[in-house]
Amino acid sequence: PKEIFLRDYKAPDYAFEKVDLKFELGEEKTLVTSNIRVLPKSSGAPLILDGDSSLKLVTLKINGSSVPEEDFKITPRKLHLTSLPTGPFELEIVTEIEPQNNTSLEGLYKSSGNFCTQCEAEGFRKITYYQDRPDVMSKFTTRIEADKALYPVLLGNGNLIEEGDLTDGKHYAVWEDPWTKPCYLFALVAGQLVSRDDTFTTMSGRKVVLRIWTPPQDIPKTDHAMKSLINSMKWDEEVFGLEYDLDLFNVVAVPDFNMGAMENKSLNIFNSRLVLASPETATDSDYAAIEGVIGHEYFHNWTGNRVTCRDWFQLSLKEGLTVFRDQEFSSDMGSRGVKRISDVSRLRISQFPQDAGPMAHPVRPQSYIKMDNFYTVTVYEKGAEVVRMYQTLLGKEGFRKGMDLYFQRHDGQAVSCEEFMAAMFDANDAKFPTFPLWYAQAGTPILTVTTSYDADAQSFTIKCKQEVPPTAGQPQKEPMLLPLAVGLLDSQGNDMRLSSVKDGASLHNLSSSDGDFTTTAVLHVDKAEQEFTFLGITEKPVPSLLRNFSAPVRLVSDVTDDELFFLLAHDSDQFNRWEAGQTLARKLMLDLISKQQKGEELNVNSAFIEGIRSTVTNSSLDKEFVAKCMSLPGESEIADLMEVADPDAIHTVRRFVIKQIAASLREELLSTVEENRSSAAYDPSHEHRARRSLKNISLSYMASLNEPEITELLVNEYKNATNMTDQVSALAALCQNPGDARSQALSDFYDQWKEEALVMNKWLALQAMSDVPGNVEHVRSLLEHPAFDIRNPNKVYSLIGGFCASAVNFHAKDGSGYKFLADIVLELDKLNPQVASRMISAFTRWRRFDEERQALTKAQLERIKSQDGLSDNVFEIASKSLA
Ligand code: HT7
Ligand code: ZN
Repeated sequence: PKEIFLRDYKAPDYAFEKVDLKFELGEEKTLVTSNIRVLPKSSGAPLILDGDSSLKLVTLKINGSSVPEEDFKITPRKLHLTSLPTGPFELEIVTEIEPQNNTSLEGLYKSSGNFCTQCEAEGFRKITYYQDRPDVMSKFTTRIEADKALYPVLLGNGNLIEEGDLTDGKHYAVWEDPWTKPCYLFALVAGQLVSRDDTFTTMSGRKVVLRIWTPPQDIPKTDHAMKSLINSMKWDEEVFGLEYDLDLFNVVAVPDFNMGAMENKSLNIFNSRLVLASPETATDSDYAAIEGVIGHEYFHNWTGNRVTCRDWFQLSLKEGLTVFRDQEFSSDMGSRGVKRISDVSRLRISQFPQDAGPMAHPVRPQSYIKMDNFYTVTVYEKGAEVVRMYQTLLGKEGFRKGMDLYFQRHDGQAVSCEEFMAAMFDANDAKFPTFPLWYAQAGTPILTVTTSYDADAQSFTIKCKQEVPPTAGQPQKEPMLLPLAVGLLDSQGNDMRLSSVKDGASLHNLSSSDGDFTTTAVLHVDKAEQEFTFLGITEKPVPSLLRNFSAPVRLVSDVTDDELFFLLAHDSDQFNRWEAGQTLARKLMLDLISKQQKGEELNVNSAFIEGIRSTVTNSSLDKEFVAKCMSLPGESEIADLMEVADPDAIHTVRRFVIKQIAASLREELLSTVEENRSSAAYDPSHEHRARRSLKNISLSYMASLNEPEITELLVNEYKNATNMTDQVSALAALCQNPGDARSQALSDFYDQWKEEALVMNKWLALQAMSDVPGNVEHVRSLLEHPAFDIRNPNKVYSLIGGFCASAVNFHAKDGSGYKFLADIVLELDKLNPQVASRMISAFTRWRRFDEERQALTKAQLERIKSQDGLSDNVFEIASKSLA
């Protein structure tokens, strides 16, 4: 397969001024007629169009005449046109496709009998021959013709300008999108759908019709999505001054979708799981995910659609920025501190390992074989951290000025990350010469901090050392600008006033121009080694470092355990308060793991238990925050910190610590459960969600005790649950311990919810993630269960993804978990390469494990790589993992 490099970027030789598409949708074949007004930008160059090998070319005309055979050539992935007119011309291409047989879920395909599209990144080439690249922007009209009874609803981008009946029971609709766009934002939907309608009046007084389309039975589950959409529209006006730019906004929910959702212009297409919610069928996490993703796709209308990417290497330009925007939106809708904790956890659990493994790549990758493989946590989540750093460095107002300038300069353009950076810096007259390295260097920087207090000089010094570890293809790294937010706590636990800091020879005044004092200073760490000294510090402080996780780094510091307990009890920065507890838990678990490996006795120190007790019983704290503080670092996070990951020891220790907490805090946990039961009517507000999260983590800890009266309590919680959050939490707690109660609850849950596909995914995932030894056989048997369907990505992510997340079984010493995954990857690859390549990613960290496990995984990766007819998607991950 061919590798594509950023350094080879060349602007297109032809512009497409206007594109008229006609779709004649059929059961056996679909005809696509594409009329393009082509503008040559340089004379004599061939016009090379992208096209998948599944396309069947029917006719090809230029200015109404068939193109002679000697003037075009079809290769498996391209259509080359030569001897072209030197001035503007009309190109007409008719292709035949078979959406009903398209299992890859990209291009035009069928989901539950309805037609829908997914064109990002390079799916449009499965519909017709085109310059399938984001810097070719054009105005589109779409005419859709289809059987009226089978496909009563016909949707396209933009405004509906015409519709009517045709002969033979067919009908048609014509959609016109007034905004120029790249073809990855093209969309079409046709099927049996109904809509929930609402309206939004924009800040300039325009009325926008909002429609959420689903199959008829799902309409009652669209209330939360609609509220989230309206909140997003309002938020973008209030926070960024950005208004929606058409009179209609459609959202369609489809059950078969490779990712979460797609921001097609005015016709967002969503995975059903991110639209449909009712208290009985969706959890609090589902509600939060829906709010976040509805916001995310809506926000793309400006950051992605109005200003798009020059090429796919710039993906983070739109995705990093839009993730940052959706994170801020969700923070404003709920609890800012808890949201930051969740986002950073996600970054640490998924992105840090990617940055340290064979798939490590910069936020702006340098090359790819298959672009789909680069919709990664690095491009999205680390990209969002890079955007957040602009805000940390420039302040909220400065960031807004940068955004305003970005739109002023680039509305309607396809640009690169440099343009975004230039707008941010120019708007603020700022110069940060090492900041661009965040886009170019892979790897998570390690920031080592040591501190010292000088009582005589009343100064506190922070010494920083930064190092960016080598990654594939990047052996040497340069220091880059890390904003390090620091607070200093006095002996009462209050924030000290920070007045000035010395950075080398220069002295900076820290109070703001209006005389306000500051309690958090943002230090600019941009050298390999650097020293900062706070002046006027009247007592030895406890430092709160990297507040709010001000840079995506691994922090190593000399803060002592006593100081961490102090921060856990007092830090005004909610993120760092939680982080202090996590740092203590990580240290404790790593220490216990080494004891477990040596066969020594395990003990949890009482200070740790008391730290948790005082957090659980502190009624002044937000309950969701308390639940976060109670959660131990996950097994994969701990594995990532070990020289050689030992999944069995990690699992045993984590279970042990939970059990010790449950045994010591039994009374507190039981009363927490009693005090936080839900009222009958489900309330999705933060306060109620917080109560549920605290009650449910308490229940899950209690379950670890595996005592008959606790099982009885769990069974009652399960039976009396009035919403899915409580029901599935009780079920998960029951599932911790094999036995009758577990089996009974699982079968009861199945009977109750077997008609609800999205709920069945939870049932599959729960069983897949079980730590019961030898669970691989049970998971294999679930492949045959009616609740599973290998063609539906959600089901694959639940069952196979769930299984890979259960370290003890996936990493079983006999290699059965690895073989199982390889078998599935090979089967999936024939149907849906994107999903197969997501699944094979579970293998990428194989070098972190012991030699036996390494040999077993390597053998499976080699088996996959040598398979005939392997997709480029899977080939890229397998070969990079083995390199
Ligand atoms: N921009 C969307 C990307 C997307 C996608 C990419 C590759 C393959 C399938 C896909 N479905 C959606 C999602 C987003 O908003 O980030
Ligand atoms: Zn996105």
